[in-house]
Order: sequence, then structure tokens, then C-alpha cells
Amino acid sequence: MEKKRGTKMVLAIVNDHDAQSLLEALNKKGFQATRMASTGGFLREGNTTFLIGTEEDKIEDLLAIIKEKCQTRKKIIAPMSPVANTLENYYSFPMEVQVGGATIFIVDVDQFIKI
Ligand code: 2BA
Repeated sequence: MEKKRGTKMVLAIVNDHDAQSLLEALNKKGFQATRMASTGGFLREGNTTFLIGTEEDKIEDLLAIIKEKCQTRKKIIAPMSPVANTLENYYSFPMEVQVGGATIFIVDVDQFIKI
């Protein structure tokens, strides 16, 4: 079955450290993007959410740019940190979580209107 072509909205949540270089790369490749300051629900730290409206046939290029610019890293959460205190179980030892990379949602756009 042939895949339907259409407009997509890509929501990409990325680490603040990668946001600027990602934005520059998107602009250079002709993608229109909105950058929003956001906060991760788990780490309670700032991250950046990009809204990128594009066509389905450009999604692959877009994902390649995000992958290139958003590297994963490890972060250690100290036992007495505010994050550790929000966890259900008490951790008496440092906990390692993976940060960076990108969390991406791709949704179909019903209508795209500029007035
Ligand atoms: P945070 O919620 O601050 O999560 C940061 C990182 O902490 C996560 O990276 C994950 O590696 C880890 N983590 C999250 N919840 C955890 C838990 N209950 N136990 C242990 N480790 C946990 P990512 O998964 O790459 O997510 C990065 C950011 O993307 C998240 O920041 C959140 O702002 C967003 N995000 C991830 N999944 C989402 C979803 N399903 N819906 C909405 N936003 C999401």
C-alpha cells in the first residue's frame, strides 16, 4: 500500500545544550521551526521543545539532522537531589540516567493555516 503524503508536525524534545546547533542546522536546510523552553517532568530541568511543520517526504532528512545534532549523554543524579526526593523509592546511591538525544513525536496535520 502506498504511503499517504501530507503535512506533518514534528515535536522534538531535546537537551538545552544541543538546541542552538540544531536550530542553526534546521535553518540552513530550510526547515521552519519554533523553539520553546520546556521542563522535563522527571529531571525538572530545562529542555527545549521544537515544533517543526514539514512535508512527509522531508521527514527522513529532518530526523537525520536531529540525530546528528542531539547526542546522548549520561547524567548522575545525587541521592539527596530534588529529583531523587520525588522518586517513589528512596535511593541511597547515585543513579545514572541517559539524557540528550531527542524524544520525537510525529503527528498528522489536519489543516495548516496562516492568516
Ligand atoms: P525528563 O522527564 O526530565 O527525563 C529526562 C531523562 O530521565 C529521560 O530521557 C530518561 O532517560 C530519564 N527518565 C525519565 N523518567 C524516568 C524514570 N521514571 N525513571 C528513570 N529514568 C527516567 P528521555 O527519555 O530522553 O526524555 C527526555 C525528555 O523528553 C524528558 O525529560 C521529557 O521532557 C520528554 N519526554 C520523554 N518522553 C516523553 C513522553 N512520552 N511524553 C512527553 N514528553 C516526554
